[in-house]
Amino acid sequence: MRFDLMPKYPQVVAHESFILTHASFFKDIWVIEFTPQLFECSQEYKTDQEQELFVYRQQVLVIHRFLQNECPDLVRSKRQVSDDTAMSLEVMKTVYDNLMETLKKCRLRESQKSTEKTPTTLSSSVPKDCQQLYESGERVSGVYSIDPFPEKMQPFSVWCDFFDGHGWTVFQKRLDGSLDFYRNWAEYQSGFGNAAKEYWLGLDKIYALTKSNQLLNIYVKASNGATRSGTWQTFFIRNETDNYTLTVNDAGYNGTLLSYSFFHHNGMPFSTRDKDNDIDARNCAVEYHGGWWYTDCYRSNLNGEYGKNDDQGIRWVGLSDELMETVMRISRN
Ligand SMILES: [Ca+2]
Repeated sequence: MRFDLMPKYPQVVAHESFILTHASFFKDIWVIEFTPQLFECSQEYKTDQEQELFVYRQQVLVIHRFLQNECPDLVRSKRQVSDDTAMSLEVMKTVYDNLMETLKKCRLRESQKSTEKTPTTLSSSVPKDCQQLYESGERVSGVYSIDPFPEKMQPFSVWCDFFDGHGWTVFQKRLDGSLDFYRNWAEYQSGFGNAAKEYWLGLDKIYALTKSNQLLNIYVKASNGATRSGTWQTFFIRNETDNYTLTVNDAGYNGTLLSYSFFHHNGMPFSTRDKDNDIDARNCAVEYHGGWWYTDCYRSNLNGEYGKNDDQGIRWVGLSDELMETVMRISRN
């Protein structure tokens, strides 16, 4: 049969002397094979039976090749098409029928597979952050599993807070001093603590979460019981190569905390007791018992030592008292 090529299948190169030898619909794809200049070739076959045999042979080859790619375990024998030139028309017809049966099984199995896949995909999807949980209707603060980068990371636990029309992903929390925050570089990179209690999420995860622009919210409670908070419109950190340099923007800041106490650290790399990236002659992390984007050394020190009512403590310039609770959290705009 002659076949008018349709623009719907651009992968098929049009040529007027191409003749369709086989077409089948499989998994939304037309499997089409043409034999170039079959018409001319077929002129060599004198009898109708020879021509019919030639066409069968082409079809058998096409189906067999297709099955070998798609359902290799279903085609057991290569022999059935390897020496078909010697086969009679009757044998070739049988081979063709057998292959068509196999093709049906292959299609059936593929359609069953695709219906099985759907629920698995849905139940295994992990939200990328707390904002996604908010968007899906979640309103109860607590520990959730998230994965901002499924191709590169495993899911991990965070505390999610839900307020002000946002799901906030908490990356730093001080509550009671049960966790030591005077840690080294590797620990600040990978994170430490427990998402249900006190914790630092880790610079690598904060970097992954802030690849898209984030709002930053900081909440503190001072030893005199006063609470303050504030929200910055822009917050992200760079990667390990850039020592997790901080970007925070004061424009559009809204809150009761003195915003400069954090904005002062804008553009600074992170420092720990074993990695001094600050601009002070001293090692600020050692001097003030924390890990932070220290300058010369700080206007805020939320990873300082718990319960220490001096400059080594948890401090925010503008608040004279030491801080008993702190939360740092982010959400998408
Ligand atoms: Ca220094």
